[in-house]
Amino acid sequence: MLVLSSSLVRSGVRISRTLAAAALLGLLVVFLVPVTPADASAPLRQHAASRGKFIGTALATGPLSSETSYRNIAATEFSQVTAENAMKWESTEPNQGQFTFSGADAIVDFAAQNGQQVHGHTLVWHNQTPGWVQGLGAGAMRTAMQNHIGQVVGRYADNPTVVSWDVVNEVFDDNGGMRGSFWYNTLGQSFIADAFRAARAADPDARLCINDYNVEGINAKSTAMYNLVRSLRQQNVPVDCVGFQSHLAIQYGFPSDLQQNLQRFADLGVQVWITEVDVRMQMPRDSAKDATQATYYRNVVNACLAVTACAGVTIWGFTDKYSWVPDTFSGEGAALIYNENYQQKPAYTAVHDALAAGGGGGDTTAPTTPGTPAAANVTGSSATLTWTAATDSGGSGLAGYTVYREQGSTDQQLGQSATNSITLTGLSPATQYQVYVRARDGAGNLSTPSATATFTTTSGGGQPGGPCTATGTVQTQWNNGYVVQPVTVANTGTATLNGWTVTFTLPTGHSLTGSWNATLTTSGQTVTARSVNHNATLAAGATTSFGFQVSRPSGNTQTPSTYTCASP
Ligand code: 9MR
Repeated sequence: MLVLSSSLVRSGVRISRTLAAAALLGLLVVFLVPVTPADASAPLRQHAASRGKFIGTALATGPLSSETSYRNIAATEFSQVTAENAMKWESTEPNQGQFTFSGADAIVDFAAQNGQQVHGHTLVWHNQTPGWVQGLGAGAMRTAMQNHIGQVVGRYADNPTVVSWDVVNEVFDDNGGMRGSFWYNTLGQSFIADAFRAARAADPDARLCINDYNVEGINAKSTAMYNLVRSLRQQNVPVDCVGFQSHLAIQYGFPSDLQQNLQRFADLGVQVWITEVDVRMQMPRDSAKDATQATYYRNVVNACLAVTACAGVTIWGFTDKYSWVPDTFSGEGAALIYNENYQQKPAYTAVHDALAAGGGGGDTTAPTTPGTPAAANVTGSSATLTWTAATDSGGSGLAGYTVYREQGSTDQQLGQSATNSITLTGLSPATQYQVYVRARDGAGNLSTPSATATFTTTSGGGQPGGPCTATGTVQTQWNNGYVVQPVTVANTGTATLNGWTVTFTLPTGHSLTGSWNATLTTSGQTVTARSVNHNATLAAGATTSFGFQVSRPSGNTQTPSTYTCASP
């Protein structure tokens, strides 16, 4: 689609290229989508196409030739591909005048077979450029650059699969000055305009981009980029598009002005592309970090969706098995949307649902409310929640669940699951968690929240206070009262318990009105629940439960939070 709209105004040869691409891409995705409701299992590219965007990935030639899972996901989920390394100067012209295109061709052939378009990356960069280029004098360097661009872009100029190029890459330093690369030091800033002109001459129909990192938010560097692009276009230098790499990290925060920044560039008349997004984290992964990462991915996709001139989003790889991150940032990783075993992570769901929202075949019906989660296997850092499944009748199908921690005005996402169960990891020890679940359908509609459940992680090391845990679930509540059932008591140790007590605090103004399967005594607002004969003996690993009922002031919505288990 992108190709179609950009090419009709262009030369005849590109129109035939365009029609070929449209036959592969457009007919497949654009014309089928309106009659086929987007369903929860539809691949990313189908949802992206229905929103008029591409969804891309960077591909490495090694796994592309050797791994079926890698190939299958690359082929089915994405509508655009970028060579992670195979089109860089050191790969295509390692020695002056000796061009090798085996890796580049492998990427282009793969894309053509799968109805994908290729974004060429990258023509002029200070990295991965052979020493012979770097040692040239000014005149020879300019000629070598123009020749390289002519040969590489020219090779694919009549190939309908290759639609665009990163002409120059990373020309700024982080303060917004020009990077003191060998290009700049030898040629001055003029190499940028020369590179764009050479690329336009080699393929008048290709979309030509300038690409950089740390330009996602509004800052000195992105403003320098903005000024350069505006100035180049005033001089009729053919800059068609700006690439925002978007190598993000959850520990550094999300650039909340991304959409605003994309829009200011769009207002210059260029397309804006997200070209290399990944979202790294400090290892090890856990479900809370995964959930934050998913939020970042969703925000990136949503920013692109909100800006008409944003053509699409490319993820810098897709599986954590192959990512540049661990090699570059010590102790960091897990930056992509599939894990190293090719399983989809919450980040995949986030990208999927963001692309599907509004494109869900008109599905605006939310799934039913999931059941109250029940916590089990609570440790110092993890807990397993299970709930009664929701159903979806709106047509797009149930896509999964999101688990939240109730935390004042901004509840925290703890994790996502495709099934009605999740094991949360990375929890803090000796901490109370009040959690609830919402179901999600393939169009991104969210159910109303389930009732909350409360559990408290153990102290972490060994088996303090027990060795047992207690987890309370609010079964039902009404204006001035509630029932907590079950309070699950679990023997987390290795020895049989002979009797147990669970203590908890009733909020001010609450009073017990009944209990079962334990003997409850109160001291002020502190309640102690003691085992009764039939549940006092608890084998290692076994659970039992009790329940109680409380009245509370009308309009008060509190329930007890922490349950502490001990064994005499
Ligand atoms: O992912 C690429 C990695 O395999 C290479 O070793 C590295 C060499 O510089 O380049 C990586 O890709 C970079 C991209 O070409 C430009 N933007 C930053 C990317 C991550 O470093």
